[in-house]
Amino acid sequence: MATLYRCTTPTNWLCPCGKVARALSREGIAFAEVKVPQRRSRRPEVEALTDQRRVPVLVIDGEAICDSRRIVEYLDFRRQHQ
Ligand SMILES: N[C@@H](CCC(=O)N[C@@H](CS)C(=O)NCC(=O)O)C(=O)O
Repeated sequence: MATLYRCTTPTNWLCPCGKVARALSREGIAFAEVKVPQRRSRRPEVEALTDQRRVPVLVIDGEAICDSRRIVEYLDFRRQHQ
């Protein structure tokens, strides 16, 4: 099971977090969502995982990946090498 740390934007169409949620659904990957506070200073779990405080962060296959572009690239790579 993957875990997506994301912001509180209530749609998958407006921000990088939603872009990753849509990519996961497209790939058929089940995932849990953790909604983090809007203020970066209140995201200690994100910082502990990635040494930075922006979301989206995806924990998958034992790795924590940040930045939506890198996450989508990883999902592409993962599909091609399954
Ligand atoms: N380039 C990053 C942008 C990430 C980003 O802007 N995330 C927003 C939430 S969707 C955020 O964490 N904003 C809080 C802030 O920058 O203070 C990506 O594509 O992942």
